[in-house]
Amino acid sequence: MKATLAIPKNYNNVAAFHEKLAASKRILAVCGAGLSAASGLPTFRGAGGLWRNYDATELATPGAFRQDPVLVWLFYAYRRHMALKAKPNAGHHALAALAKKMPEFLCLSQNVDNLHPRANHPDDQLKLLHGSLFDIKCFNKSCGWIEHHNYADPFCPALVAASEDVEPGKALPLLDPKQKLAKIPESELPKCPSCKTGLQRPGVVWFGEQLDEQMLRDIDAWIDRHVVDMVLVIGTSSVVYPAAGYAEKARTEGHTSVVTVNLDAATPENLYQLEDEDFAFAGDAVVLLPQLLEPVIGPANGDGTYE
Ligand code: BV8
Ligand code: ZN
Repeated sequence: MKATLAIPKNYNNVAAFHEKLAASKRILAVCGAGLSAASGLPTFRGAGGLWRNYDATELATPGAFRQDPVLVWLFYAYRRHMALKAKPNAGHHALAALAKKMPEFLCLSQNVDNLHPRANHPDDQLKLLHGSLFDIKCFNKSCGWIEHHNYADPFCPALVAASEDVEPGKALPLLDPKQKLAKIPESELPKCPSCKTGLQRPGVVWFGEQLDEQMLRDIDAWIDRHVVDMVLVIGTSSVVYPAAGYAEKARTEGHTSVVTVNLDAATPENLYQLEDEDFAFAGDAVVLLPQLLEPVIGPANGDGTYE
């Protein structure tokens, strides 16, 4: 029965959440950019979702790459550089610790920043729905060449502008839309070593592109295998599909608790969505996750990691 706009009983109710956690054997998590915010990485909707006045979701399309591969590569080379400089935070470490304590915990992440693997999150309990900035593929659909774990920074000499560091408080010229981009010939972008014709492209899933089908089947099989007791929805605006559909897909009416951990979890529209079994915690994931998961993972070490 949908709650009226009174403050739901499970809003910011850590004690009730710990009771449900103690009774939970199977937990699914769906993570978004908000989880990596505390690691210094901008969210998609943060800063208006703009990169040099370009809508980030527009740059994340095959069409944009076909039209201007240099611009799209500068966008991704910059995000690779920032993600390499970033470190997993206490939120990533808490989820990795939960995976080690709870075999029936599966973490789905929309983040391509490689911070979950760097927090030693067990591979078999982590699904990177949208790929990784550090995988490289061939733009030729029929080619299929892929290189994993490419951490070159700059990715190639032509993209060095995206790997510059500036003193704190100074803006990177690349990010200033008023500053004209240096002309970089497309010929200076690396080609695929296999088919020799396709351009190398970031190994992420762009809008309009299908997610890895075997991964989608594995996730559905995990969800259908047995009732899911809890779904942690962490730092995501839940607008991009199929990621945004998993919380309801995993829900067993009257049993599964969907738990929203988000800076803006207390907005009326979010609170209104809550079912009786659900929870909402408004705040920073880096602070909330260690607190919420402590009964299972124990207290964090000083550096946010776990035993
Ligand atoms: C596909 C990789 C088959 C690249 C990304 C059904 C309905 C409507 C549309 C569709 C549909 N099915 C398919 C579509 C189309 C489309 C889609 O969903 N469009 C949306 C925009 C409506 N989906 C696709 O195209 C998918 N492919 O469906 O293929 C197909 C193909 C063709 C046609 C039909 C079907 C592919 C989608 C994947 C795209 N790639 N990333 C890259 O990163 O560059 S998506 C990218 O954007 C991210 O990965 C992420 O998924 C999304 C950003 O969302 P969030 O991570 O949630 O970040 P956001 O900034 O939005 O929100 C941050 C949240 O955190 C906020 O709520 C904020 O309050 C909170 N927060 C901030 N700080 C903190 C915090 N919370 C806690 N603590 C903090 N400190
Ligand atoms: Zn190729």
